[in-house]
Amino acid sequence: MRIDVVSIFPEYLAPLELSLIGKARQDGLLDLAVHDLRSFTTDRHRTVDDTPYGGGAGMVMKPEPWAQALAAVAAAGPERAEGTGKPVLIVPSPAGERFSQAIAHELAEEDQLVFACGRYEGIDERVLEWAAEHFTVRPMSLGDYVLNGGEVAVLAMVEAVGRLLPGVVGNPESLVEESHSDGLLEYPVYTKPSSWRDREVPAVLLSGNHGKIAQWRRHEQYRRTAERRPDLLETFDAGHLPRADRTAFGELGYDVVDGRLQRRPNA
Ligand code: 6GU
Repeated sequence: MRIDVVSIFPEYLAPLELSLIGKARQDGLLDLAVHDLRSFTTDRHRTVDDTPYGGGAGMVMKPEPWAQALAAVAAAGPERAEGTGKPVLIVPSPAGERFSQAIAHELAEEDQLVFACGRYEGIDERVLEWAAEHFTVRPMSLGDYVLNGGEVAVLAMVEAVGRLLPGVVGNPESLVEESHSDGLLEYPVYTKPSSWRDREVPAVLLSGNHGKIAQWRRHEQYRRTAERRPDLLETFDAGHLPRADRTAFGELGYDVVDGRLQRRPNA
């Protein structure tokens, strides 16, 4: 996969040289380039922003440097046959669609991702309209809070996508048993010593009974998800649960109705 990131703070993206993603780049699994938006300006002051039409606080990013930068990174991308897919342009913004593990999986199938890091109050909207001719444009938000710019969000999204690329995570099994891979939060984990500061590891994990361990872990996932992220249970497929799992949900205050979990009134 090819990834291009355009930012006025390319140094912000330095962590992409570290750890799993840095290794993936070294191993040639990921071709990632960071570009300084200012290098696509033509004025002496390398201006990237200006005051907003209509008034209001803050500054808006000017369209022309962005058009130059995006045209350059699209041209540097992988060869495509005429009329086949476009690169995906991801625009980090608190006003975007919510990024998720499902979207990370979608993006991991693409041949080129371009991230356009806005700062200030954002990028002139006409850039996104123009870019739609050359890219599939996807404004993306990490969640309902405000960052000063897209760079930190890009670090998160590149890591979430990069670790799904073939060969990046050494043991692909670890991608299966993790939070959100099955729409639930992950179960709690423990390591040695089995007794630590008067706290014991749950006995079932020392039992060697793999069936019991799997069931305990599943029930812990249900308990945690009900407590921390009950919204995830609204879409959980409860249609084919073993009796013990229905009972576990029953104890958490949920009934199974038509294959869906339903919070019992006054539970
Ligand atoms: Cl993707 N960008 C910015 N600037 N702020 C955010 C965000 C993204 N997601 C949440 N807040």
